[in-house]
Amino acid sequence: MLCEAMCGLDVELGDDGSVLQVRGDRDDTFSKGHLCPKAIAIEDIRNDPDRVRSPQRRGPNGFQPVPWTEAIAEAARRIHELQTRYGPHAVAVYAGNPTVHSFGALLGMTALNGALRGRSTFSATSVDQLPHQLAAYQMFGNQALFPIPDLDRTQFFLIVGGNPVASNGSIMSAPGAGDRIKAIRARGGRVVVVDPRRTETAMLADTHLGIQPGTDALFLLGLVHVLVHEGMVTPGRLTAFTDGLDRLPALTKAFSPEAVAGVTEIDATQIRTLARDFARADKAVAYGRVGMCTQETGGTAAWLINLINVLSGNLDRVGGAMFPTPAVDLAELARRLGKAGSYGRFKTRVRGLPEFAGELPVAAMAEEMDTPGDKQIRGLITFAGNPVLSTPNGARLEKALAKLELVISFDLYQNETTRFAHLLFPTSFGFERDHYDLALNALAVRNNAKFAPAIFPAAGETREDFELLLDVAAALERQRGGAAGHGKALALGGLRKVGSRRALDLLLRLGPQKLSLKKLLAAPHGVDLGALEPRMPGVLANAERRINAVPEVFAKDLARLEAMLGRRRGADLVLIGRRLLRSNNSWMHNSERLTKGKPACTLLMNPADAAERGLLDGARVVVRSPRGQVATTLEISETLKRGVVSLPHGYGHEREGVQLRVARARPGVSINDLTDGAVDPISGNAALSGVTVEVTLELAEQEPPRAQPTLP
Ligand SMILES: Nc1nc2c(c(=O)[nH]1)N[C@H]1C(S)=C(S)[C@@H](COP(=O)(O)OP(=O)(O)OC[C@H]3O[C@@H](n4cnc5c(=O)[nH]c(N)nc54)[C@H](O)[C@@H]3O)O[C@H]1N2
Ligand SMILES: Nc1nc2c(c(=O)[nH]1)N[C@H]1C(S)=C(S)[C@@H](COP(=O)(O)OP(=O)(O)OC[C@H]3O[C@@H](n4cnc5c(=O)[nH]c(N)nc54)[C@H](O)[C@@H]3O)O[C@H]1N2
Ligand SMILES: [Mo]
Repeated sequence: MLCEAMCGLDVELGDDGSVLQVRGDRDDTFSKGHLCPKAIAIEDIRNDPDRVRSPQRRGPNGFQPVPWTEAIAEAARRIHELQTRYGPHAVAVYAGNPTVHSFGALLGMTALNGALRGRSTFSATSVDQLPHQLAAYQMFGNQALFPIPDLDRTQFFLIVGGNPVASNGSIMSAPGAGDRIKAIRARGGRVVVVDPRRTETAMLADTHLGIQPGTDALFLLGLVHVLVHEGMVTPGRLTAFTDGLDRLPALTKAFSPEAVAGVTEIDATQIRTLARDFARADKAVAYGRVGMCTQETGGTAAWLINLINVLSGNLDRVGGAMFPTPAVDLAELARRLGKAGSYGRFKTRVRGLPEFAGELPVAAMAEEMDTPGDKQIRGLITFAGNPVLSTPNGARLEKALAKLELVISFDLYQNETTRFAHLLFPTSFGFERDHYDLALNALAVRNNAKFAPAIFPAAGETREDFELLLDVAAALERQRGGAAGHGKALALGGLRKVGSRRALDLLLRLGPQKLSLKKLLAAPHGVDLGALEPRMPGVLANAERRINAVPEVFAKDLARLEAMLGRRRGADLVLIGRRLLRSNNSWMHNSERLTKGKPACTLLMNPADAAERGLLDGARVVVRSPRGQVATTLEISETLKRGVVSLPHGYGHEREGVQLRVARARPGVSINDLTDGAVDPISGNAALSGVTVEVTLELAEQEPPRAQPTLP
């Protein structure tokens, strides 16, 4: 419900219907009792006095309740007006991370986007896993073909820019990821973590390599160089359906371990040895995650991760990187619906960044709003997203939001983003709605399926995602009028009557595991569908039905990477992010249970860097980037590489108009007031990692003023 681990919950209800306890479900076929602190806080959200429980309209006196029928009609009318005046692209959409955790929202958003007909579609994808989707599309012909580490059977796990012990695993759904990683070593395998910080995961590993932020693609090229130039290319059965490998000796020539050691700050011998060990390992898998994706060469890095798995014969192999066979096969569904991917069909207006699968990079959203001209964005719909805190240069975005003609937000709270909404539509959450992990089962380390029916009615007047989104989409079609509009509205109304449960049932029945809702309802602890199995070449979705090992976009990018070889870090510090076990992106900070104890939003810094600046542990410091500045508390930590500082994302709740009383008591600061709109030009993914910053002691009179856009 909250993150990707899909832990089964055992909810104990009292006689009065209240929740007495939430435990990990020991009989769950997948999570086997595992639980993290966030699960217990689900109940805090249901009962949170700050939660929005009825539709709201914002007027001169702030938010006021408005009846649903009126609110939806007004939304449709105002969207239609804007689109009539300025064209379909004038109304943008941002779908936030939790969309992925609600199957009703995933289905409903498809309908709303269809009704909007514009190109201004954004989501958390482009501050996250877009590089993996681009690599999958280019190499396998389908953006949804994510190779997943076969965590429970591998003997060599190479983790680049991921911290599964804190995040519980990502694009690798694995409840209890930490224990599963420990088990690799217990069975005689090896774990290597590449991260500028000695993370909780690195502490479980055999080897930790403290890389200089933003240089992962070069490090990975060093590994590929060794495999290619030392005759260790062994794709095995993949050879029969893999193209392009013959180009690698020439393409990778410049990237020997010795050549990449300077810029990555990883010793050449260590790179060489790692490549050899990886190639020789019985079953090995290379895995890259958020820290590797959110940098200026994230797209190419994601390709290189897949390439290393191909070259060593570990793609689609037991103990390597494998393709799940979920009960609802999203990749297959995407292929059938013609949504396997697309790239660069159109570009953003201001910076010319490429579209991917119909979406634009969110790092460009603010400039598309505040740069005058034809096709300028005039309105925004957010669904389960808080881009003011979650996307780069949030301060610019909030100024742009304050000037939009229309903002409609679907959310649980009046937060940093939704305070700008003209209409705020609250949805049901957690135990108030049916739950099936449509998206995350397609990323799980073991095939499994589980359906959890709602146990409570929707809070207050809140509405279920699916129904609400279909109602708004239908109202918009009706507003457009004409026979076509009415026909579409009728069809959407029909789908709404079918309901999300029956829609899911249909998808399950059509799926490769031939399940049904009935079968899932009869198995409350889940259905185990077995370990991952090889699926190639059948799963390949491009016209050739072959692995394109060296797609042209990435091959061409190697010139840019070669030019980076000479780079050396300067005297400045570079900033990276981190995730905390007791926090969830930009929200859940309104739960007392999760936020008590020491303040979480601290700046981590290596002792030597602190000493050089005369800074003591616990000091108040100002962090300055070319984009902005924030003041926070310093936490000196040996886990940080020299020259690197770390701040978690998703904080900064002090902003005016935010209705989150607990969170505001410990607001923290937003790292995205320091990041700018930098992107990986290939994928368009935000380059959040590696911003240059200066850190100084905060002087009393120097409290950095925050520019507060006033609510219009
Ligand atoms: N600097 C930096 N920035 C980052 C990252 C980073 O590592 N560093 N990480 C990035 C990543 S990976 C991601 S995914 C994004 C996430 O950023 P967002 O896409 O903004 O997602 P969340 O922060 O999870 O925001 C969740 C919002 O959804 C609401 N919500 C929660 N559940 C529901 C629901 O069921 N229905 C509805 N309607 N609303 C709901 C919450 O109240 C909250 O407002 O942040 C990104 N930003
Ligand atoms: N508790 C909790 N769990 C979560 C979330 C949460 O907010 N809280 N968010 C969920 C979401 S939306 C996602 S996408 C996943 C993300 O899951 P992960 O990718 O595992 O997320 P992080 O813990 O941010 O790990 C990223 C790591 O990259 C490192 N890093 C930063 N810059 C670089 C770099 O340039 N190179 C390398 N090699 N490493 C770098 C950081 O130090 C950090 O350890 O977690 C999910 N799970
Ligand atoms: Mo994410």
